[in-house]
Amino acid sequence: MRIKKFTGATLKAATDVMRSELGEDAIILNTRTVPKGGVLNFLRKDEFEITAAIDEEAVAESDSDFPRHLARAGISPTASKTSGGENTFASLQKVAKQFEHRTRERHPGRVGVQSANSLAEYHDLKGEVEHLRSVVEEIAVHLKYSKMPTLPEHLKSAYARLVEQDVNEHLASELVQSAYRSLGEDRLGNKKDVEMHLLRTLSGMFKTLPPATSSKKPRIIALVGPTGVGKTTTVAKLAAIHKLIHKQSVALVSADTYRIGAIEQLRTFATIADIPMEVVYKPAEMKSALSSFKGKDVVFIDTVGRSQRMKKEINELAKFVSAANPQEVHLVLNTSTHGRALEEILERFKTVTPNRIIFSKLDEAVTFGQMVNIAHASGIPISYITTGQNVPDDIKVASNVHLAQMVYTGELTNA
Ligand SMILES: Nc1nc2c(ncn2[C@@H]2O[C@H](COP(=O)(O)OP(=O)(O)OP(=O)(O)O)[C@@H](O)[C@H]2O)c(=O)[nH]1
Ligand SMILES: [Mg+2]
Repeated sequence: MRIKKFTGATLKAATDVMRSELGEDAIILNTRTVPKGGVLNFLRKDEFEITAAIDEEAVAESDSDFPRHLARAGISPTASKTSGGENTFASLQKVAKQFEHRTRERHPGRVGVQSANSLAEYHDLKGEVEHLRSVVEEIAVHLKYSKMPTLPEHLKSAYARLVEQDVNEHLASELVQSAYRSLGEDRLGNKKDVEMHLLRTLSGMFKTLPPATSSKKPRIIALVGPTGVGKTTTVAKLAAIHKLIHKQSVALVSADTYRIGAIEQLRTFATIADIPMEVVYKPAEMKSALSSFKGKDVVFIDTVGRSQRMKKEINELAKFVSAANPQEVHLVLNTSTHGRALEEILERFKTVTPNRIIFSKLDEAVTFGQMVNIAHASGIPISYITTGQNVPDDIKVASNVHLAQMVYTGELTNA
């Protein structure tokens, strides 16, 4: 078998050179951009590199040179035989899918008790699938933007900036394309105009809700979310603000009897701030706890933190919340949490019916793009952002213009 690398300005160019040298039976083992990969390749003039192999002796009669690990996974050699750049892309995608599908078929659920060898083999295969997927994704981004060669410079750099700020690629391209459609040629050449347009569109992607001023008393507000995101601290901040600044009568309910020290944490604050507090151990106790606060303006309920993976426990949390029949259920999300984990949290906490989102710990976040991804995906309004540990200072009512600015600049500002 002969293995060789080919490069070209486009995937098709590299494939053509490879075909002319190795012929139609050559198999593509790997495709990547050089010198360095990354989703923003379209901004640089990177080259494509193809690693291809050919069995010079037995090519005509058999497919015995097909990579053995692929053959073992049940993938037909023809899946890798391609004739052009676009086909290579499709083929890679197909191979990656087939590969993953067959691997899954062979390893349903957990890997189970297997020999060390087959386990190692499984991890090898998994690694290769992941690599293939990243190659395919990279090529997809390249192809998408190679179709827009005339995209003005300011839009290209705005796109790059949004993606760097962790705005997902789909939204970033939606934003850029909306500017492209709306602004005339003159304004597209003006960086300020482009940025103003993007900021306006970005702020339109956030719904925000000011603190409600319903006449129904008491207003019941529950905070829910994963562990350690700042629920109890935020309850303390909000309770202090409502009491000290809005001069309202406030009460607290702690429904976190799971974590050691949780009740004491809130009780210490309640004692210092002179705010009455009840502890609820079971959903059935919620009603009577709340009935003791009938005359209050607002009651905040602190709940137990639950991992989004703990389905049963989240269902139990939902029972506490629904027993309180709150007007507001704020899902607290740590802004630094990884994008996919945030999506999962959003999905799993639907059971608790959140109607507000609080983004916490903005002071620790490196980027703010997640906020717009989540706001856009969920459609749930943002109520507050929290920016530090100080009670009650480090919290702000969310404003869509402010959120958009932070997403775009990557800087934590004071509004
Ligand atoms: N940097 C920073 N830290 C915060 C913020 N809000 C809360 N914290 C800190 O995060 C830690 C956890 O806060 P808690 O309020 O106990 O979080 P929780 O969600 O109630 O945690 P569990 O009840 O255990 O699920 C504490 O050390 C807080 O001081 C914030 O906005 N920024
Ligand atoms: Mg807590």
